[in-house]
Amino acid sequence: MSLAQTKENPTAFLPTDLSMPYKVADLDLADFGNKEMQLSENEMPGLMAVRKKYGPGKPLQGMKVTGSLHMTIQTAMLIETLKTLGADIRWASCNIFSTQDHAAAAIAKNGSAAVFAWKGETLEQYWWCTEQALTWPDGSGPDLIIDDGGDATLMVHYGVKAEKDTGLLDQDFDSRDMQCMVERLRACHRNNPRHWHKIADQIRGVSEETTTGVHRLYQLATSGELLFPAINVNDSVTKSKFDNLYGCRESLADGIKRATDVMIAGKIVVVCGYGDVGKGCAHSMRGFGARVLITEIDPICALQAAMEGFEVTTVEEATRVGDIFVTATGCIDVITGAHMEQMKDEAIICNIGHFDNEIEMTYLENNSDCRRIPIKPQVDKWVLKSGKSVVVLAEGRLVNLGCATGHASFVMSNSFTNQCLAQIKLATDTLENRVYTLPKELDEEVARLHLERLGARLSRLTDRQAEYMDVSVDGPFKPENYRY
Ligand code: NAD
Ligand code: 9W4
Repeated sequence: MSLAQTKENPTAFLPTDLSMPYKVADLDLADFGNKEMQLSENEMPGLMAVRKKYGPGKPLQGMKVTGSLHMTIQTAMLIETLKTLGADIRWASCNIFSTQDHAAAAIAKNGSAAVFAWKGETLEQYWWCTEQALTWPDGSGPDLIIDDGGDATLMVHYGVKAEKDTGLLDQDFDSRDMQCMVERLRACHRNNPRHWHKIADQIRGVSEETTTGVHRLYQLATSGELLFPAINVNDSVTKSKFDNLYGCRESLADGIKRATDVMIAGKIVVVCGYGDVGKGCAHSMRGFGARVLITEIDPICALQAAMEGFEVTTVEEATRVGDIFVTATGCIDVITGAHMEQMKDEAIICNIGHFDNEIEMTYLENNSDCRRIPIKPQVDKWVLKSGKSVVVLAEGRLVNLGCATGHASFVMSNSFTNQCLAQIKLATDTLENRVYTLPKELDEEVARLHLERLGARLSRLTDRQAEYMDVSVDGPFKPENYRY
């Protein structure tokens, strides 16, 4: 018989509790959460416009929606928008650290969703929360899923697969994450060997927020295993430009400054990678008055950097002169121990690219010649073999999330407006079991919904102009393969 989790027994199995209305860290934080949500209304014009335009028609009426997405203030605004569209919502976070407890408390107290999320969940608690979000009090599941990273989709798909091949439930996994999920599926199977078949049969579709989750969806579609339609929100232009370019352009400096209070003007900042994230970072640092060096492996991106006035050099050359290093490549071992040993004393190193292996942290962590001096949470001085030091932010993980609060609300408004339109499409259209991107008309609509807040005035084609351009006056204005 399994025991409920306690401080003394932190890995014990947690049974699902379908009568529990929510589980958050502290309901008393609800007032603060609601105040921050109110403040973000002005900065999330897309979501507010969706409420106004689609709210009265209640396109999600009768739809049960499960969300597995960082439970932040911005997500709380998404939840309340979905509620305005008529949805019945259950929610969990998609990362054990990313919940803002005041946001979760506000959602619980407002009764906007049955929310199961708090900052600092264990992996066992995380998968319990995900299953709670996927299970309504009558034992049924959602009609729609909003996923970030694909964990809710994974649980349903793996649940179905394991009901067909129960050997999968006895498999050992290297990852504790998978181990915890499968443990839950094993318990489900004991209770009802067709549980996940029943859940999957009811699902009309999923909309997915991130690259990782979208990648999983295409893999499922390719192997013929995708059980319901999916919409890839990640590749909407209004999502990716904001997430990669405009978002990081602001949140990099936020992270560096909250962590170090360093003056950026006059410094040499080395940005590794000149994709959208690198471009945002480089232009931001230049805006502060830094001299910015770029490293690239792709000649096209390197040429773009050079044409935009940046010095392009190798990381080996840059290590000797840089004051601040930023990795933004999606690659591994971009800054190695050998590079760190060459750096100026107290050079600052951070990553805004791939989750945690762009900087070779193992060189520091597994090397008896290196000594860690914690300065404050997420800021460490590492004394190296040479006697010189480097300052590493967020333990080499994403600096804008570890040292700051991620993207601005306006950035998330673009992303989440796409999510709302994707959910409406899944609820109203008959789709095949494949991965769709949102049509360009809807991408253009998301952009339109954000223009008014910026005081921008859009020009309108005349019929003669539209005919000449071979487009409709109402769009879409570009061919599918257009690169913005
Ligand atoms: P991208 O592919 O457009 O750009 C990455 C660039 O890095 C490419 O131009 C590539 O040629 C270059 N590159 C690869 N390996 C390199 C190396 N070893 N040295 C120098 N340059 C190298 O991708 P992107 O959209 O700019 O995203 C970059 C990373 O940032 C991804 O891992 C993405 O998941 C992540 N990301 C982070 C956030 C955040 O908030 N922190 C937001 C969006 C994306
Ligand atoms: N956040 C996050 C926060 C703290 C944190 C181990 C201890 C991503 C996107 C959005 O991942 C997010 N602390 C960590 S990992 C971690 C992650 N650790 C690691 O050691 C500390 C996250 C989307 N988003 C915004 O960007 C703004 N609003 C949003 O909803 C949020 C959070």
